Amino acid sequence: SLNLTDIQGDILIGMKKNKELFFFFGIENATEFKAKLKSDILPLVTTTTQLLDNTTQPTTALNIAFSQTGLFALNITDNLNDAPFAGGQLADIGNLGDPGTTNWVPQFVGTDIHGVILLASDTVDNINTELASIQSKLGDCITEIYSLQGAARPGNEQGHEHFGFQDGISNPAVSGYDSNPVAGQAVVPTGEILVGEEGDSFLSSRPAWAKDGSFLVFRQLKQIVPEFNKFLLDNPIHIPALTPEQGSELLGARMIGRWKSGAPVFLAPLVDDPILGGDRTRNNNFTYLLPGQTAVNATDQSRCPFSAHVRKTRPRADIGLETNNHHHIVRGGIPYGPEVTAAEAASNTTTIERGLAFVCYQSSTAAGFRFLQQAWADNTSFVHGGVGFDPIIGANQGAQRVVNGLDPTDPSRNITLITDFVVSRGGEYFFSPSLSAIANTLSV
Ligand code: N7H
Repeated sequence: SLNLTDIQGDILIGMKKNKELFFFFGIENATEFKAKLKSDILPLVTTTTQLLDNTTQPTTALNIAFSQTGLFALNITDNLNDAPFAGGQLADIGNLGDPGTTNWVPQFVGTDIHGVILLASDTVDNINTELASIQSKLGDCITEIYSLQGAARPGNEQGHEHFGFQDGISNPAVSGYDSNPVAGQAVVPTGEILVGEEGDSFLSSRPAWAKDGSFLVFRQLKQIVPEFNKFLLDNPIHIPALTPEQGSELLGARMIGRWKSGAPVFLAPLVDDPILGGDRTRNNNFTYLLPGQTAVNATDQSRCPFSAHVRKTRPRADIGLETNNHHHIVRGGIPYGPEVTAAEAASNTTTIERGLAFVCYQSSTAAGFRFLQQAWADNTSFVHGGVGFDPIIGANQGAQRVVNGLDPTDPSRNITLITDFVVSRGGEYFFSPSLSAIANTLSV
């Protein structure tokens, strides 16, 4: 069975706090850093076991992960056998649809970031106190390169991302960890998420110390929310039974594949069903097959467009059995930035940055995040020819994107999106090692 006291807590369960800081650093003095990593940081690293029990959760949870250049800085030269990780996210930019680095946070343009510390708590004060304490211990052996403060949205919007949609509904159940999957949840081999475990496609070519670590993809994804809302308002789906406002809501829901409440459009095709959205036993229980069907009808988008974000990134029965899909990720991101202001809403224009601090874990960056972005979301022929881009995260190097299937009254109609509602501000690829790897390899 899995040694959950050795696996960093964010990977399988998620730190799930209302505030989370991503602190990106460079290592200035490797010898000193190694010593302090062992004496001061390792005891603070929050394990899966600790997070599982409310009484053992620390006030501020901490996880740490390293980039390829960070491992090199620590003199760890073993090949982890993950090409995107080895090159870093900047070198991978051509595979991600980003229009070069024009929109990237300058600190992500390069390979200077050696690691990231994730701090999660109920308050920003707690996080700042913990960070100050860590910084005083680490002193000059690291430098801060960049940080991003994430925060759950307030009030009823808690758990919803900035476009307004409930997030965090569908993550795979990892064998050996989650033995109680809900209906419709993908059950994936342990090694699809954790390196060195059964089902890891590179099992035989990993250094022993990498076992029970996972690749952490970080992306700062800006969302232009007033512009997104204006687009929906301007393009309502025209169905006699619906008001224009409902027609706009329907368009938004079909772009995601879920309503704001989380209800899947495949199960609630016309209007939101908040009871369904909140019902864990039903809100993931669909395959894109209708009762009696054994294969998806390749022309039927009446319930859910093939291009819908959740369908592009997890096609369920579109590609046959779920076990044929080896491209699952565990998502653990958090929104960042303030609520839309009255002035932004009135002018339909973003003036303050907000978005998603996107985090996901997988045992292969190439089969996980990178595949979902490149081979599915950005592939206009996936899952069928002519489907077009994922309207949410699909990226065409800044050029306009054609999306098919959004209008249920005319499914062959293409809708052209002139602007990207999600803009990549860049990021980095990291490896989140086990605690024993930190103790016995990275800190010696
Ligand atoms: Fe997505 N959104 O609000 O539109 N995502 N996502 N995502 N996403 C999901 O099912 C969103 C992004 C996946 O299992 C939901 O838990 C936004 C990237 C996957 O059926 C919503 C951004 C990648 C799933 C959003 C963003 C993915 C998923 C429904 C960027 C990978 C699960 C909630 C700003 C490359 C699919 C849920 C399944 C669900 C949104 C990014 C992947 C609401 C706004 C970059 C695999």
